[in-house]
Amino acid sequence: MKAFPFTITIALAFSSLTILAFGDTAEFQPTIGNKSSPPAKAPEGMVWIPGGEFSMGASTNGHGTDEMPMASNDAGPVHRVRIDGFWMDATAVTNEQFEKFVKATGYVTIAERTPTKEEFPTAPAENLVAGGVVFAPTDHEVALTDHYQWWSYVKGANWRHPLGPESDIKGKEKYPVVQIAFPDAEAYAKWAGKRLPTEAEFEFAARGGLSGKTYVWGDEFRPGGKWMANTWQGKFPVKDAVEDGYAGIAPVKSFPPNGYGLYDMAGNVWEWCSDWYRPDYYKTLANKGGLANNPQGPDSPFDPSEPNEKKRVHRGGSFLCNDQYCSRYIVGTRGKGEVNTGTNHLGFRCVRSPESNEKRTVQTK
Ligand SMILES: [Ca+2]
Ligand SMILES: [Cu+2]
Repeated sequence: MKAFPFTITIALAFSSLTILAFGDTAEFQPTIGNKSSPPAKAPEGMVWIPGGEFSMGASTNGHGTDEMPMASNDAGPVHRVRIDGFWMDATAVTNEQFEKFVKATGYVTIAERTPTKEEFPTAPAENLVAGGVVFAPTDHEVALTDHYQWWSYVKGANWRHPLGPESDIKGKEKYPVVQIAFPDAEAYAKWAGKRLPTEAEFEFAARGGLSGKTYVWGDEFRPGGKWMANTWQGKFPVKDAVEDGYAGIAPVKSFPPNGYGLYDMAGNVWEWCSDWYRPDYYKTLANKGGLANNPQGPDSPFDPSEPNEKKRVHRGGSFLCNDQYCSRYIVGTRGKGEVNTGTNHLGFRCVRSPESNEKRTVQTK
């Protein structure tokens, strides 16, 4: 990958016209939630997601490339999935929560470690410095075909300094933690007695009991003129018009929750899922026919646009998503990212299964 030691994968474009096609719900069957009540009281900060059967994915008719696929290139076909019930964090993990973990364990995130020549044999020596990928607006309109114009690798960027050494998180205790690589998110989850959601769990939870809707709250982007998620307005990537009230990240719970009481399941920050990324995974499931039962993702990662990178799934979209470049706040659409790469619009939240809860109880007795 050219100039940085890490890969940037944000991307994904399609025109706002194609969004209309999402209104076509013909492929979607109703969500059938499990009737069983939660097996125990919800752990603090988590909500019960009943699980059940639902139609997963997004569909649209359009064109795309491997680097910037249309939704239908990797989020289709819509297929039927069944998942077990679980608890999910009501919000993304915040700076305050992540700090508790770091204080308790002394954990050092990937962005704070100096990358080695062995890990990145082709990277120029000057790029082997600890840091993360940071968005910066451009000073003029640019073609939306080269994301290196607005993303760069910044020395000293990490969760405590999300935009680089000059930035900090003072007063941002309730903001989602960012500059988090996949192993960082996993380490936190393990410490918390939780795990990362599968992509199917994330989407079931995001749909909030609805079926085949364009957004996690329904089919209208701004019902009654109300902003429902933190996204980007105005010309991307030049100037965010901030019509939704937030330039950059918003504190968690700044926008209304979805039907399950989950906040920011669309917009604000992308979130890691546990599945490896492959653009053809849904096709594989659909070709098998029937119901995919608690799908865990493919056995190995593959992204044709960057075949040497190991990528996991991202979900939800971020404060940078917009209808000109990347409308991934649309529920059912997918993102992806190299596992060791953190950015200033990527965080995570955790889930817990009742089984593991029981195991924990047994272990502590
Ligand atoms: Ca915004
Ligand atoms: Cu986006």
